[in-house]
Order: sequence, then C-alpha cells, then structure tokens
Amino acid sequence: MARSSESNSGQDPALDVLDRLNPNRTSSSPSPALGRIGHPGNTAFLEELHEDWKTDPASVDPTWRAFFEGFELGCQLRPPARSGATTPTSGSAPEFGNVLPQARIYNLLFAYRALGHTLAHLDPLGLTPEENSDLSLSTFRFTDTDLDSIFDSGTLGGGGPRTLREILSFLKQTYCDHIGVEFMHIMNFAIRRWLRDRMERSRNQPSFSPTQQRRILEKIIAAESLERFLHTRYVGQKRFSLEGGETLIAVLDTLIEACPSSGVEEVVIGMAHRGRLNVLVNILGKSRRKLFTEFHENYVPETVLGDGDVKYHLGYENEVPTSSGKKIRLSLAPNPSHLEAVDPVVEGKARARQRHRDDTVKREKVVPVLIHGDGAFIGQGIVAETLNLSRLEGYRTGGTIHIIVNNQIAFTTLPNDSRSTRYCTAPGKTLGLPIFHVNGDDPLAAASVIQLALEFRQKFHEDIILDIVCYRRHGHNEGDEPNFTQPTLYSEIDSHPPVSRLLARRLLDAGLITEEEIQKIRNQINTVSEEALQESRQVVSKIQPRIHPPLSCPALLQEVPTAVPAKKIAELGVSLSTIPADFQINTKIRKVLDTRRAMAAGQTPLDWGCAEHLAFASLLTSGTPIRLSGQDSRRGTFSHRHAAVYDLRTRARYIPLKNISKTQASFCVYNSPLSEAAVLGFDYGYSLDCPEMLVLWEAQFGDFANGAQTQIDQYITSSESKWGTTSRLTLLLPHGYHGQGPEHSSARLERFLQLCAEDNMVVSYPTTPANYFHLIRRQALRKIIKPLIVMTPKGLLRDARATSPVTDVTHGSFQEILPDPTIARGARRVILCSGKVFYDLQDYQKKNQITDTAIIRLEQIYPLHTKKLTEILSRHSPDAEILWCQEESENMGAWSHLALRLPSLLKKQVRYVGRDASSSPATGSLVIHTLEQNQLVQEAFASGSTPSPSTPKKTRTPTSAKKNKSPTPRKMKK
Ligand SMILES: Cc1ncc(C[n+]2csc(CCOP(=O)(O)OP(=O)(O)O)c2C)c(N)n1
Ligand SMILES: [Mg+2]
Repeated sequence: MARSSESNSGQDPALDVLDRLNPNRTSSSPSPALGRIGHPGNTAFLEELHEDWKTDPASVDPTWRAFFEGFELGCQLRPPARSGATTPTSGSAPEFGNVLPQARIYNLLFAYRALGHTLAHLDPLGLTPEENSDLSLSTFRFTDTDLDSIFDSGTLGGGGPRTLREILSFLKQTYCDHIGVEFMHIMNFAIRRWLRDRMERSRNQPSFSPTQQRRILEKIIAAESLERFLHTRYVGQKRFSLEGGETLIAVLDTLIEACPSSGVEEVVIGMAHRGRLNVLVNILGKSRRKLFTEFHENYVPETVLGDGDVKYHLGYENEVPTSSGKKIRLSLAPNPSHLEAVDPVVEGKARARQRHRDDTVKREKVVPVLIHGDGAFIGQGIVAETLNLSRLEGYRTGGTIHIIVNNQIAFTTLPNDSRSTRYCTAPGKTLGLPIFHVNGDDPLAAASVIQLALEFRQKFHEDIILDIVCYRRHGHNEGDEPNFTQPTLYSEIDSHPPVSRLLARRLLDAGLITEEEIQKIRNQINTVSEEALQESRQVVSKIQPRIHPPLSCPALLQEVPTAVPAKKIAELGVSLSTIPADFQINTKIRKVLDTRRAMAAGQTPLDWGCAEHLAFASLLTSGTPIRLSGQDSRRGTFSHRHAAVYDLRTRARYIPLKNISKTQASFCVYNSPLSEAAVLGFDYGYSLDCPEMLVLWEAQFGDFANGAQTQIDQYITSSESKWGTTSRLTLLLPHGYHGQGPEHSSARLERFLQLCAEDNMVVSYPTTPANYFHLIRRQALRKIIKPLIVMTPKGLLRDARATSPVTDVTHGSFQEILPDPTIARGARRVILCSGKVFYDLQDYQKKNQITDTAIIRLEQIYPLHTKKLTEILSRHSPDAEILWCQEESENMGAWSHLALRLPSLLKKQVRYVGRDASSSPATGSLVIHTLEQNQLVQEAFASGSTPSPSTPKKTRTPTSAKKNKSPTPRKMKK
C-alpha cells in the first residue's frame, strides 16, 4: 500500500553541526537561509555556498558565515575518543581538511531522521518497502568504496568517529526497522533533540525484561482468546473484532503499567467500535460475565432507565491494579456510532477530572487517550478541530496520547480511496506532533513507543501519535464478507500468522517461555471465559424482558427560589463595576460599567448584559463555579457582555467576575477557536464530570450550532436515555429575525423542539433580562441535572423595551409563562407567542389601543407548563380565539411542536399566524423582512377564520405580486 513520497522541506541539517559545536545552544527557529538545505539534493547548494565563503566570507549571509567558521573549526579538531564507540576496523582516516564529505554525512543523518520512516518495515502484510532514492548513497555522492571511511558521526547516538557503514547501520536500525518516525517537522528544536536522543540512545529497539515480555505476550493471547471465544459462542453477532490489531491491548497495558512511575493517577479513554469489548474486558476489567450477558438475545439493559444502547457503545469506569501495587483510575467514555465524535468529549472530561484532582497547572495526573481508526482519523473533520484545542488556554489537557488501530481499511474502503496523504496520521502534522508508525506484528516495539509517548507527554505536555499498522482479520463486522471486495488482500490475511504466534516464537527462541507455559496461559483464560459464560446464562435466564416506561421528570416544572436580595444585588453591582485604580479602560466600557452599577442599585432598569452578570456574580459568591466558552464570548459577539476589560496602554485583562470576593467560586470565560463541534463536545464532556459547575457554551449566531449537530443529537439530547449520563450544559444561541438575512436569524428552535421527549432537556426563549436571570440561576441551583437550550437576543440586547426593573430579580422566580402585562383578564382573543416577536406585537397593541387581545408569552417551550398556561388562559373569555404567532417560517420556530400539543391541551383549534413555510429561514432583504414582519403582526390582530391546525389554509403571495417592482413579502400565512 505504498504511496508517493511526501516532500520534506525546510529543515535544518545544520542543526547537527550547531549542536555538535555548541551543545548548550538554546532552541530557536531555524534560519531561513539554513532552511534551504533541508533536502539532501541541496548538497550542491551547500558546496557552492561553501566555495563562496572560502573566496569571500562577506559574500554569504552572516548565519552561514558563523556556520562555516564553526564547521571548519570543528573539523580541524579530531573528535574525542568516545567510550564504547566502535573503532573502525578498516579504511582510511578521514580527510578533515576536505570538509565536503563530512558535510554530506551530516546531510545523510538529517535525511534518515527525516525520511527514514519511508524505508521502515511497518506493514505486517507488506513486502520490503520500496527504495527511496532520496536516501540512496549516491544522493550524498558516496559509493560503496566509502563505506569503510571514517567520519564524525555528528550527534548520532552520542557522536564520535564511525565508518559510513556503521553510520548507515545505526540509522537504519533506528529509523527504518519496525518503528518509523516523523519528527523532523517539529519546529521546537528542544523537542526534536529530545526525541532524537531518546530514540538514538535505544536505537528504537525495545528493551523489556523477561517478565515484561511475558506479560506482553499474555496480553496478546488474552486479546486473541476473547475474540475467538466470542467468535465461536456468539456466531455472527457483531463485536467488531480486534483480531489483527491485538497489539492495542499490549500497548494499553504497557501504558497503564507506566502510569504510577510517571505520576499519572487517571486515564480517560475514548474509542470507537473496533476492539472496544476487548478493551473493556482486558484493560478496564469489566467482567466477562457482564459482557456475555449483554450478548444474550434476551438481554435487557439493567441499569439504564431509558432506552439503553448496544454493547459496543457502552462506557465503563474502574480502578485497575498495576504490578507496582498502585491502582489507576480508568474510564472509557460511552460513545455514539458517529466516529470521532467522542474525541472532544473525552478532552472535556479529562480537563474536568484534572480540576477534581487539583491538577490544573501541569495536568500530569490525568491523561486523555484517544483510540482511532485509520479511516476515521484522516476523514473526520472533528479530529482536526479537536487537535486544535490541544494548546489553547481554555481547552488544553496537558497532551493527549492518540493511538491509531490502523488496519489499513475502513469498512470496504482502502487507503487509496480514503486519503490524499501517505499516512492516515497527517492531521497530526499540522500541529507539529511526533508521529510514530509501528508494525503491529511487533508488540514489543509498539509497547516501547507507548512508554516513550507517556514520557514525552509528561515532559512536554503535548499530544503524540502512535500509529499501529496492522490488519483486520475478518470483515468489518461479524456479518460482513470481506472477500466480496478484497479477495486478494483477504487470501493473504488468511495465511498470515496471528500476532500471538509471532511473538510466542520470538520469546520461545529467546528461551523466555516454554510451549507448555503458553498453553497454560491459553487454558487459564479459556477456563475463566467458560465459567463466566455459564454464570451469564444463569443471569439471563432470570431476566424478565419488559419495555421501560419513558423517562420523565415532573419536578422540572417545580419552582426554584432564585431571587436575590436587593442589598446583595447592589453590592454585586459595585464589585462588577469596580476596576483597579491603575487600570485605564475605554471610556465607552467605563460607561457600560457605571450603568451596570446604577442598574443594580435600582436607578435604571436592568438590561440583558447586566442581568447576566448579576446572575453569574450571585452564583459565584454563593459557591457555584462557572465556565463560559464560545466564539468571542469574553466581549460577547454583540458587544453586550464585556466579561473582560482591557487596559488601554498594556492590554492587560481584568475580569470583574473573577474579582468579586476572596471566597467566591471560580469563573472561567474563554474565547473559543472557530469550531462548533469540537468546542461544544468539549464543554459537554466537561459538564459531565463537573455537575456542580454551570457550564455554558455560546454560539456566535444560533445558526452555527448546526455545525455541532452530531454533539446535540448524539450526546446532549439523548445520552441520558442511552447511557444514563446527565449534563447541566447550557447552550446560549442568539436567535431572532432582524432582517440580517437567512444565515443570521435562526438558531433552529424547531430542531431542538423536535428532539424534546421524556423531559430530556429544557428549551427556553426568554424575553426579559429578569427572566433570563432567574433561568440561569435555576439551571445552576436546582438539583435536577438537565441540559438547557436558550434562544438569546441580539437586537433586544440594547432595546429599552427589553429591560427589567431590578425588583424583578430581587423578587420572584423564573416564569415559564408570562401573562399580558396590561390586559390581565377578559380578552376575546389571545395571541400566544415566544421570544422577540412579543415586542412587535405589544407595540402594535399599544399603538392601536387594542384592549380585547391579550399577548401571552411561552418563555419555556419545553417542558410546557400546561397548568400555568391553562390557568392564565382561564382569566380570559372562554370563547376567546387563540392563535399562535411567530416570526419564524411555518415549518420552523415552535409552531410544529406546539401544533401537535396545544389543540388537545386547550380543547380548541389554534390559528397559525406567521411566515409561510420556506426552505430558507429568512429573506436576504431588510425591506422585505420589515414588510413581512409588519404584516404578520397586523394579521395577528385581525379577526380570522380558525382552520384546523393540521390542515392550515395556504395563503401564498401570488406569483404576479413577486414580479411587482415594489418590495413584496415572500409569502405570508394568516
Ligand atoms: C461519522 C460516521 N460515518 C460513517 C460511519 C459508518 N462506519 C462505521 S465503521 C466505519 C469504518 C471505519 O473505518 P476505520 O476508522 O478505519 O475503523 P475500523 O473499522 O477499520 O477499525 C464506517 C464508515 C460511522 N460510524 N460514523
Ligand atoms: Mg480501519
């Protein structure tokens, strides 16, 4: 499966020389001039430059001048005798006066370090890799006759004089054996040097004790035995066999064994289907009995209240012993079928676990491990999004260890159709991560890399990738026939010996184990499996299959006291508007803060930004920590929040919410990268492990949340039912029609409502700052843990109509339904609505002095407080016409959700008034928007027929009208 070689440009062979001349040199970016000779073919360029320098030192760049001066000097000094260095057995002494061959040696070192992986024996099924002409001797203008000449070997394995033959053998052993490494793209020289020295010290050869080697063999046998047991006992049942990639289990075991001595207490794992059952049993210690029970056809999930999930998506947590005696906490996050969607969730969980372990600086106690498939790693965009979080202040986790079970196939698709890159690990290169490719048939090599990976992660706090190149012994799953599409590959796989046999042979040959001992290991594992199978049959025979009742949570509608005393609010207003004396801030921001102080003191009504700040501040001072993340969330997309203010001269940042009191809980606010899926997934993961914290994710505009639809569908709305996991995550989604076009109007309220069932979340569209204040506090303070979706305002942020008297936060609580503020009873028509359109309706009502029509707001659409709604409606005429008015198109907004519920609840038909159904959420024209908006408001107050909600009367704008030159609403329903 060889692919065309990627070019490797811009690297610095001079690093070797510079290192040699001055080993204490601090790392720095390579000089652009030095960068030109990165490719071995550029030797000519080096020679030319060298000639120029010899003729006139001033004619070359100063960096080159220093280089050649140092180089000449270095070459005149005979290299010191190196203890343990091989003395050349034959050949002539190096010609130190002639620097060019020596320079070519440095180029050779560089080239092997950069491209040696192209010659590495990585593919268990592959033949010897094709020659890479960039690494041939002739490229460096050497011939076989030079092989016994002695050269300075630069930094190679400690340096010293070596023959060319020895140098080549050293390089090939280190970089072209069963481990192929990509690390010369790393721009940080300290990291590069550390990796180089670490690898060259061991020549990338594993050095495990006999006991460790036996343990690794046992793990491989355990992995294989479990698959075979399942294969014969549960024929054809899906398990996504790991066979061909059993090395994964040895790698994970070695990693966990290395944790105690590296200061790691906990490992948070995310992985997809392949080998998951094997990891659960052989790494996390899930009992075989439990697993076999899940395989049984009568199995009904015992512990899940909701619908449960298939066995290869379930999560697990356990404390597992290590041979050091110390235990390590392991968790495998449950995950949906959607490949790689779990990645940011695991990162968020890991960061939350770090917080729990007071590990927020070095982040060395909790390590995230992500296990990927080759097809998914290169194919799914969320991989790149998640990698991009890894160094960011608000999202870093101290380095993730990525392991790829690279079986060189994705379902039926081969790498040639899967990727445009040589390796599936290419996304890691964008971040300059070290990438280790290892032959999966060599578990010892892979295990040695994972030890290095953990050491690297603990030292540099960066991500690292281990690519286990293996194969898939069977089809994609156990019902899949691989011979339909890959007949040749599979005939090769059929005759390929299993990993266990290859490793057993090695250990037998080394005298580290006997055939009898190997058989004993196999027998023991099979006995354990057999006993567990019998036990599981007894368990299953007692199961009474029954359909679970739907999840429900009536307490979601219970009132939660969320008012804050006036004195406290005023005090918070003072804290939030106080900036250190030596801080100079923008005058407009100063005014915002002064206004907030006046608002909190009750001198002027509260706006949205102030209400939010007061809600946050009141929670923080009573001990609830808060994390808010989103694009530009510190300032707020619409410049309404200003959670951070900046010094005019230094741009020093000051966050009032972090400085309210010495005893307050922590407030974390981050501007996120421009990603939805990964950031929302991260914050969701964080919220799972920090239920005591209010975690909020904010979309720039609500529309953009659909970039994270997988996280919303697969986790936020359904995880409680599938896996029993609960989250308090709050989504702030700017929504509302302001004539800004199709893309900045809708947070797709309808999609959230369509996902609502079994009290799985709360969907709200508050219209006043005070109600938002209570909503946020309720979400943080109540014991029930549910996700909250909030449609948040844009234009209303600065609208005097959408303000609240301070008494509305010092009294009362969240109002799911708001009655008409002026028409309390006796109305003959009731307009039900939600959100921003209320203010347009209210303006019309006031302007036209309408007294017979009440406007009632649903501030919480799901779960609907039906008791409150019917009580408020009962204050009006029993014959009142009831209509639903919205500014969203008929197929959007809350209408279709409510149309299914309101008629049976109210026992009468409900008329729809609003824009007609449309494919695009809104018009691109401001003037048409305004016409449409005025028209729908007018229609709401006009008397009309009451068609059945299920068969609404279509009133479309006539086609002739569309041709009219004057602006025409697109379409309108009345
Ligand atoms: C987002 C997404 N798209 C498609 C699928 C269907 N699917 C399941 S496994 C698979 C192949 C995955 O290949 P790879 O990542 O190499 O893992 P492997 O099965 O080879 O271990 C596909 C396409 C999925 N689960 N998720
Ligand atoms: Mg694969």
